[in-house]
Amino acid sequence: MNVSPPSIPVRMAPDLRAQLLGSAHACAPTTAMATPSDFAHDLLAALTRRPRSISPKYFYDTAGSALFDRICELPEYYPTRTELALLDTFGREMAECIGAGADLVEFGAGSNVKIRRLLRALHAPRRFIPIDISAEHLMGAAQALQDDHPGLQVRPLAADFTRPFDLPTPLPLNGHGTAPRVGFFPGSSLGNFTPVEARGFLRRASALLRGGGLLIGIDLVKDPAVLHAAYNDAQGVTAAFNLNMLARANRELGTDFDLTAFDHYAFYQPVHQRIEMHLVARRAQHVHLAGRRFDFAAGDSLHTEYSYKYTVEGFRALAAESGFVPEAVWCDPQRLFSVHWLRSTA
Ligand code: AVJ
Repeated sequence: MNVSPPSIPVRMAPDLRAQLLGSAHACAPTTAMATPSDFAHDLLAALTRRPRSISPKYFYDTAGSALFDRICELPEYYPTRTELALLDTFGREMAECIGAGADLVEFGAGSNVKIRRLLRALHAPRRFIPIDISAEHLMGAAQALQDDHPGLQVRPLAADFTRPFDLPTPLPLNGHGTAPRVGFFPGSSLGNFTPVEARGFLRRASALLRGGGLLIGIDLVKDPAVLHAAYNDAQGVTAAFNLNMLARANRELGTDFDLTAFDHYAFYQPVHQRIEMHLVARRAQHVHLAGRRFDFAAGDSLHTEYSYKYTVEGFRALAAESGFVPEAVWCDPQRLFSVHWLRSTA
């Protein structure tokens, strides 16, 4: 995954340009999103390098975002359910930490299911900026949230948060100064980053959230069998989600991946405390992209995702060396999942 590439100019997706220019609607998003050409460029690089590997951010086109929503409902996929229960049970304590009048920013807001739980407990939040790489998914969810919370300013931002991006100007406070920003990064999506990348992301987040803090969900190290099941569900939804990477390439980039010729392969690597997800070629084959031919031998892999797990202490130490003071932490009784309140030291 690209962590700190040079700052890129904001590019607007063509399908959103009309919406953005055509209306002054509260939910028109500003965009700095990954475009098909980013995907083409990164897939080309992925197929060229050894080992082959592509950023999991490309899972989330409209179809992939919908598949991810189905993963969250699976019996084996405990993180979403457990984190939602933590938000419900400890929402008041979290609201105490966050304070009144928050200017909220969510990294990877998806369907807004989690912020809705938090909003039940928060004291008069002023603004919510959901950031998501899937513009279409983001728009629908933001509009629905705005309709349900007329007093909250909902300002969706279609952006790839693994790259530098700009936020709307801070909200002025009565008198002087600006409202501190509060980040929300649920779901253990930080786990997609390697520890080095995670440090980089947290440092940038700390600067962005100067004077405020970050509420972040982190999946915990546990019985490998439980982890294995969560990424190898019986219904095959995770397999479909993984294979959507290739299906998306066929749709958007005109590649000719044979979706029946790749297997979903996910396993827990306890030394690195991470799930690894791969697409493994069932037989020798080749695929075309941008007029070039790329060969796979039987058993060759395209690595698509890491999902790092942390201990509570391990994560607090990482946060402490990345621009935050770790304050409160909430866990379920089985210690499956954790939510942390980190105060920015920037
Ligand atoms: C959205 C990155 C938190 O790592 O568990 C779910 C994505 N991949 N099943 C995770 C995912 C396979 C998920 N995150």
